[in-house]
Amino acid sequence: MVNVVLGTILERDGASYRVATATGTVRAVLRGKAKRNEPRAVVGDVVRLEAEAGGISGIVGIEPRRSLLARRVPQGRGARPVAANLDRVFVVTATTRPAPIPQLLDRLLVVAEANAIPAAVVVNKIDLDPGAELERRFHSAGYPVFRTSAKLGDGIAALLSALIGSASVVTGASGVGKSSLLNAVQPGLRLRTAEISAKVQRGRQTTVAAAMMPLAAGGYIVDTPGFSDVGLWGIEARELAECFPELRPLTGHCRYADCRHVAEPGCAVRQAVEAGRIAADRYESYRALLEEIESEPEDWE
Ligand SMILES: Nc1nc2c(ncn2[C@@H]2O[C@H](COP(=O)(O)OP(=O)(O)O)[C@@H](O)[C@H]2O)c(=O)[nH]1
Ligand SMILES: [Mg+2]
Ligand SMILES: [Zn+2]
Repeated sequence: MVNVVLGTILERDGASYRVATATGTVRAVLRGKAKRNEPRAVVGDVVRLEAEAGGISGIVGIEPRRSLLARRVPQGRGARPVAANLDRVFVVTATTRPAPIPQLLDRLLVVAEANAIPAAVVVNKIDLDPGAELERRFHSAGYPVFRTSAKLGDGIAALLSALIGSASVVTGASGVGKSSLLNAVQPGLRLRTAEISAKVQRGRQTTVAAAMMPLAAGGYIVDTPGFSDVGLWGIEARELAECFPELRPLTGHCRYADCRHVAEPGCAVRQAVEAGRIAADRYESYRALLEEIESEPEDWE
């Protein structure tokens, strides 16, 4: 009888995959049905492996996915899978140095929501500024907030326990302390450096694939240089309000079912903003992103 084991795809390298199994990391290639069938295996997929001669394993099947981060492309052209089975997106900001950019944070949170991946916010550099306002902003929007100082070690234990046992993406602007936080959590975690990511973004057609790094304590950190530019392509204007957790319960109460929550009469969202029940600058982010989506060219790529 052939021995079948489960493994998790850490990285793809051309036609072969690096797969973590209970007994170590192996190289594997797609076989039989797994090769012909959609969906194609991506980083994060749990796959069934058959050992083969020459030390290369065969991937014979993909287990059902809990989630899929996909670059969405406009108008019926489908989605390009980036990574599967991500449990959480951690959006990192500094309290200061660099100054937080709430609109960027909201955009990253929307990308997570659009991919149905639960998100949390990490407010780092609390040694420089307590960041109480940032914490309030995201907490009242409905997100868990982790306050940390990678420098002093504050909040690192809580962050680590949130990372253990799941596959997490850490994203945010350059300089906010992502590498420092991950180093505090696990020294030596080999994530791509900021310099390499910047180079990759400059070379236009090079899309760098996602990669997963195992955490010693259990779980994975997923390095997707593409996360921040997964962008809003393919998100429909009418889906956008659903990507703001605090707007979600209101959209059903607007007078018109196709309300854009901008200038329509009887808009429950605008009423909540005017009454101060929704943070005005979260709503401003909604407006800015809506405008961006509505002005997207349709022949992207
Ligand atoms: N004061 C302070 N500085 C920090 C903290 N975390 C990171 N830094 C510094 O901020 C700079 C950028 O950190 P880095 O981890 O490279 O940010 P990344 O670009 O998001 O990966 C470095 O000089 C770090 O030493 C923190 O909690 N407090
Ligand atoms: Mg970094
Ligand atoms: Zn409305």
